[in-house]
Amino acid sequence: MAVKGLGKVDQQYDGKDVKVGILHARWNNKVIDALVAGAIQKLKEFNVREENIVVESVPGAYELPYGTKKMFEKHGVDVVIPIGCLIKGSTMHFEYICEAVSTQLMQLQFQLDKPVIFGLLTCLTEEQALLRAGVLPGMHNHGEDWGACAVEMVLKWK
Ligand code: DLZ
Repeated sequence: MAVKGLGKVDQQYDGKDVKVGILHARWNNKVIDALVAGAIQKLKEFNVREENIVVESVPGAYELPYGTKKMFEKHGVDVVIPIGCLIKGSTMHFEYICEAVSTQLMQLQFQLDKPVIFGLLTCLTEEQALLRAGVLPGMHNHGEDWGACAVEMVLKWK
């Protein structure tokens, strides 16, 4: 059966000189904490040194694009993993924030010529989010994918 998630890595990446910023929102913190832990664990598996992983937070997902830009300026990182979790409510709030944040994160890559990983869960229910953070059994922790993706996106184009 096909397994969703990152396929096998195309080559061995050694992240010993890669500097990574993780910027996480503080909304839905149970999900966020697991995603951040998953990303850090995978970065370490790729040999990224602890002192080269900078973690900062912002209030919510809406703040991620501006904060991501600032992470590059303030910390001189090679890549940023913005991590957020949006859960649909009863108004249009979810749609506006999902659209604005994903568009801005994509554009930032071209403005800054730096990789920005899409670490945003956009879920219809809390259960969907907990599954994708590996908190509930049945799915893997997507933060791990984002950690692997960050190292590859820095080293592949060097
Ligand atoms: C206001 C809001 C709502 C309703 N839902 C979420 C959410 O599910 N996930 C998230 O990260 N942030 C949420 N926020 C907060 C906004 O992202 C933002 O922090 C505030 O509107 C202030 O700009």
